[in-house]
Amino acid sequence: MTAQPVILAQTRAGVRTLTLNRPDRLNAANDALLLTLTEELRLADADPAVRVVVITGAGRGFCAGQDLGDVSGRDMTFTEHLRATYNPLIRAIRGLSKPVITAVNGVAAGAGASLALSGDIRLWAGSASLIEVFSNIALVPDSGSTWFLPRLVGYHRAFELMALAGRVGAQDGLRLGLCEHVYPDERFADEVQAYAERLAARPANALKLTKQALNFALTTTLDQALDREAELQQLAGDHWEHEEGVRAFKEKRAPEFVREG
Ligand code: T3D
Repeated sequence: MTAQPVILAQTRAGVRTLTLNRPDRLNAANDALLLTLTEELRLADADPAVRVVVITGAGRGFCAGQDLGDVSGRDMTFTEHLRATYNPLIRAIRGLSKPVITAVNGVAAGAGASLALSGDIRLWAGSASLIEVFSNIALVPDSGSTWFLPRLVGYHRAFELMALAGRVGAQDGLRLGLCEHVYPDERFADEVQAYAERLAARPANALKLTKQALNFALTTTLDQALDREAELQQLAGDHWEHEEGVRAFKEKRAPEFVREG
């Protein structure tokens, strides 16, 4: 019998969808899944036909974090493992030159919660939930959760969610700012594709630079952010997209930001 691929990949209308595919384990991450996903992100970044990347899960889970069946007998320390697998993955998402949507179709737990939070846009199904489950197995949050969560909900809520490993359902996730939109389960895949196609029609160069500017500004002073904005604005202003946007405005038509080749 042939083994199922741990990541399914398909491109439609400029949207590359990468699906975590270990549904019987709620897409818990083994090394093959983590390394393949990171490599798929590198390929998507290099592919001019891809304008937006979606990461989602097969079956009823998004990602249940580290596969706990895959840990015993591992010949790496925790630190080595995180540096070799999860950290490059989260860096690949945040550093990708294209928008990444994490489409959270079900439970996101542990490093799966970090993955869910790492997207530029986070879309949740009605049955999605997020659990900072690490303390249940007496570990600390990793894969970026300690960076993402307090920035979204503040230190105290983040600490409580991490200490008690409470489950945040979709409506609370929306209220707390853990996602941008919640869609009913039965329409989720279609809504995600439609949203991604809207994003794919936006000016790719400007969005790439916007992502760079925001990620830079999150860890710097206002002075430094102002300087970086001025530099990046030059790159945006010199690009054909800007000329097209201004021309379309003057001609009272919609701008066309997708060009072949
Ligand atoms: O480098 C390092 O190793 C450190 C990195 C750590 C990163 C981390 O992510 S640590 C956190 C690891 N994850 C967990 O501790 C989560 C464990 N899972 C759960 O707590 C629950 O499964 C959920 C709350 C996520 C969902 O609960 P529920 O009731 O909806 O589903 P379930 O019945 O527990 O799970 C369904 C199946 O998936 C089940 O298998 P079975 O009994 O049907 O054969 C379950 O064992 C399996 N599964 C779920 N999570 C994992 C898993 N198998 C392996 N690893 C998992 N993480």
